[in-house]
Amino acid sequence: MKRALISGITGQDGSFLAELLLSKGYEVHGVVRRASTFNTERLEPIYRDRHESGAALFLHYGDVADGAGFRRILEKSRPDEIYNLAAQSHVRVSFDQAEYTADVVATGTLRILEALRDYAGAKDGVRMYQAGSSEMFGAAKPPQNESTPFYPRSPYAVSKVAAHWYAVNYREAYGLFIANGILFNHESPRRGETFVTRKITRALARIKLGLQHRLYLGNLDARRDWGYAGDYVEAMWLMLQEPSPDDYVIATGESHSVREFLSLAADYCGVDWEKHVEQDPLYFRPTEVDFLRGDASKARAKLGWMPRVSFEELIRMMIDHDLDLARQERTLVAAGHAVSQGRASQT
Ligand code: NDP
Ligand code: GDR
Repeated sequence: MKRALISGITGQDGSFLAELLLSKGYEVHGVVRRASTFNTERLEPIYRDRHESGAALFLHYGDVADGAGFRRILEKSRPDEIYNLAAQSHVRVSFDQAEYTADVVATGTLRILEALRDYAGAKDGVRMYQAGSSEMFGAAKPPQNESTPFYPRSPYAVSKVAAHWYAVNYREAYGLFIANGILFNHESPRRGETFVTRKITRALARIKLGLQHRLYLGNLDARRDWGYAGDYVEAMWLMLQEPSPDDYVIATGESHSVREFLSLAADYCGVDWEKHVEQDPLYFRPTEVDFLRGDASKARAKLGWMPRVSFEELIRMMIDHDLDLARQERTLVAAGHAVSQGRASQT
């Protein structure tokens, strides 16, 4: 039985990846940050108490800001594959928390690489995946592929570029198997509610059911290459099954504006968005990434990877899910219960 260790397992991608690896028969270990509220909601469908027979998912408290603790988790779980997905992943927030973002995203990766360097001496054939981002291309002209020069436009993106180059350097300096995935935006019903797609689908569904009236957004003209997270975690796994480590762009090759996403989602939901949406400068970024469209031909040729879920299917999947959530909320509200919506200001 192969073993995998995932940092960032409680996030959108971590939960999809854990499911994929469990379905392939892996024993999966995940690093979970200590928080004052539960942060393992996305793992609930796959988590079983370790006392139950057949439990194959094990969670460990840890933080990529804490190198010694991470090393202990590594020694205890003894993985064949390590997936570094941990990040302060919100681009807008990275302008407010630049030092923290650098510590988690850039130095956090370095801490893992240092631990890997020692661990690889004791364990043959260990492989690592590093979660890079299309944000690293930033202002570079589309279509972007593996040879497009990076031009990062936020503290988050600069930190991801640093993490990418740390990974390349450790691969070359110590002969480690480290693959960098350069993934374009990928979404799902599990997407965090402060990223634009989910913010839109969640709000439209609530508007449709009369639970909310306004949606405040920032720049509607930015263009992104949006895919489905379930397809993208498969690419992460494929990269680690190759004979040698390499870097890959993962994207759909299609680009849409935020306005297009909003308009298609609103049509499907049956909401006239122009009556409900307002722009608020609060959600604009000091430096924006205007146009991303990935060219994933290398991944297609070498890994045989292709996206399966289309842009329209993705929107329908997210709206359907959020309409269900809104119906649950409406039932609670009708019965006189208070409903928590979270308060994510400025994102
Ligand atoms: P999420 O924000 O949903 O998840 C991030 C994960 O990292 C969460 O599990 C979070 O824990 C964890 N985390 C945050 N800080 C720390 C820390 N200090 N120590 C340990 N864990 C930490 O991101 P996604 O799942 O969407 O993305 C996964 C990775 O891929 C990230 O690195 C992201 O930057 C990158 N990426 C994402 C893309 C996308 O479109 N989704 C595209 C390209 C790259 P908690 O749940 O407690 O907050
Ligand atoms: P992004 O995703 O910055 O591409 O990073 P996000 O969904 O936050 O923004 C996409 C675009 O939408 C515009 N926008 C808004 N964004 C948010 N969050 N909230 C708004 O109200 C809003 N209005 C307009 C943004 O300006 C931007 O142009 C995501 C993250 O998952 C990163 O971790 C990952 O690396 C990249 O995708 C690829």
